[in-house]
Amino acid sequence: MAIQIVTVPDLGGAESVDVIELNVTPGDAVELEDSLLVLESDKATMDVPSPYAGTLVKYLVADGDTVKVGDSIAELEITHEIAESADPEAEAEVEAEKEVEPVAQIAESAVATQSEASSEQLIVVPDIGSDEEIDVIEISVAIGDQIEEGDTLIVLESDKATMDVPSSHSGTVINILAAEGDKLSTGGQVAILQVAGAAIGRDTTSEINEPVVLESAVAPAPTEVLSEVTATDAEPAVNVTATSATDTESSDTNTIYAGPAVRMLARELGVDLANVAGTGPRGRIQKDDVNEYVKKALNHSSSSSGSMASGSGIPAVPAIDFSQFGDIESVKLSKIQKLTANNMQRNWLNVPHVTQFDDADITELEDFRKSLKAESEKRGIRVTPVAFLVKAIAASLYANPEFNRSLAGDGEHYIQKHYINIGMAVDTPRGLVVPVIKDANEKGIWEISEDIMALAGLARDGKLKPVDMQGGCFTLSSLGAIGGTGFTPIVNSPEVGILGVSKSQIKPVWNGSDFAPRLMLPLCLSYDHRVINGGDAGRFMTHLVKLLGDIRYLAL
Ligand code: CAO
Repeated sequence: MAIQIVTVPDLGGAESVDVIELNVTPGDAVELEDSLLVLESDKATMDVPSPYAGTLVKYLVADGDTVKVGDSIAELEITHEIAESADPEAEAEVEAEKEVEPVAQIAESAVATQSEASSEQLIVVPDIGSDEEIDVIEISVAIGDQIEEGDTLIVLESDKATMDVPSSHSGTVINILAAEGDKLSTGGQVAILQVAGAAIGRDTTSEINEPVVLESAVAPAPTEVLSEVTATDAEPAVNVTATSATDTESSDTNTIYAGPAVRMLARELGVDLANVAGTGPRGRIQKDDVNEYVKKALNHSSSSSGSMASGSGIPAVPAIDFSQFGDIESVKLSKIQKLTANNMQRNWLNVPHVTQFDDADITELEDFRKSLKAESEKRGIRVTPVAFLVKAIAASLYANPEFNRSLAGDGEHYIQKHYINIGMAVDTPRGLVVPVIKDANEKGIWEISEDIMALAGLARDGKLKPVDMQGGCFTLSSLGAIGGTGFTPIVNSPEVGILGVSKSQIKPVWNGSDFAPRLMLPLCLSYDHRVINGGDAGRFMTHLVKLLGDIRYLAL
């Protein structure tokens, strides 16, 4: 066994870079070329692959450290045989490098000669450290563009990294020889430039056909080949960047801030990084962000079944640092608030909502309710409009059974319920809960009022049991005591209807000969249009309005 120190490789010109990801757990085995860590400069991120197979003993840097070329970054334990053979290999590479150097020098001098003699310059892919053919994923320039030396011409993407191919010359792009989707390897033709200072009106065709000078880079010895791609100072560097698109990324990936390792993970998992909120420095997307996104997506899709599609694919709302606008504090959501948020989003995304409005004339209902005051006090039961609403909804469900259905998970059936339980939204300090008044159609106003008092009390004290909140067929959400003239409640899926009730008001109502002052109750009926048609909803609402307008019908 021998310990090898891995150092920071050629950074393509960057003086110092940040360590932004440590990819291996100390003690874990690493294969040759496995990414050990990710470095990031102002412009680029790059994976540092392991120069040996072995075991990572420890990192010599931490996430967030700043390092420069040659700094020690990790200790690897490698087998003795490999260690022994490593040096000769490295030596062999150095020898090979020495042998290559003259060729490179010849190439460089040939470039210079050609530059003087010709106005066109063929730009090819420099040494990318292997013979592998790599996908062209972006053409960054157009014919006619004026570009400076170092400007990106195309972007390549391998399994491990994305790479900008910069121009080795300043000039005008007169031909682009690669297209998106092509595969290029070292020496592959990228573009032809008319180099700056070239004579105007020359016969470019003949010059294009002149012998091509390959702009090759010298591959460093293995202990230094830690970056996916490197280049000598004299040659244009291939930058490993975080600004390219991948197969699975359909969005404008120029705005996506993620390193190659994260992009590869996203590609493997089929995640569109445009939907992932980055939690790293400057909003950079990290591996954990991708994993968290997948976890949420899986939870979301398992909670919606069959044909009830999830909302996946909808772009995430970007995370914003509100502190830039003023004083803020971050407050943890209660469990109920988190559940409500999740359920509301699920229902809003899954259910095609329609909301229908009407007013019920509750003048007589209120007169009757008030007439119960003495008896209410005697019984110790508070009777509010909500009790009459629950009773009237139960009767309307009985008369309009379409509203007492749920879609089956297979998308092929609906379930017709023959019991009538009404959920009642209760506003509590911990959040919104919906206890259920069971068999509301079989109960009178006193009994329903007792249920309302008991369930609302339990809800406010946080003492509801799961069974108290199960089995609802339809939900009532009454904001009448709070105010408002109308709202669009969200269906409490798999129920298919919900009634929102706003504050009753005296309004002038035409009675055929006069405007009479009547107490009008605004009703808002939201329904799942997959199960309920507009006609069904119209009939339900008309029936409900009739019952509330003349509660004698409730006795029929
Ligand atoms: N118009 C005018 N006044 C109304 C009314 C209406 N639609 N509904 C109720 N009131 C009056 C009541 O008559 C009562 O006054 P009195 O005591 O003088 O009779 C007062 O307002 C309080 O009524 P209430 O609605 O609180 O009565 P309740 O106990 O029967 O209601 C409950 C229980 C649970 C529905 C209610 O407390 C509640 O939590 N409502 C909020 C529901 C909610 O948050 N919905 C939104 C969900 S989606 O975000």
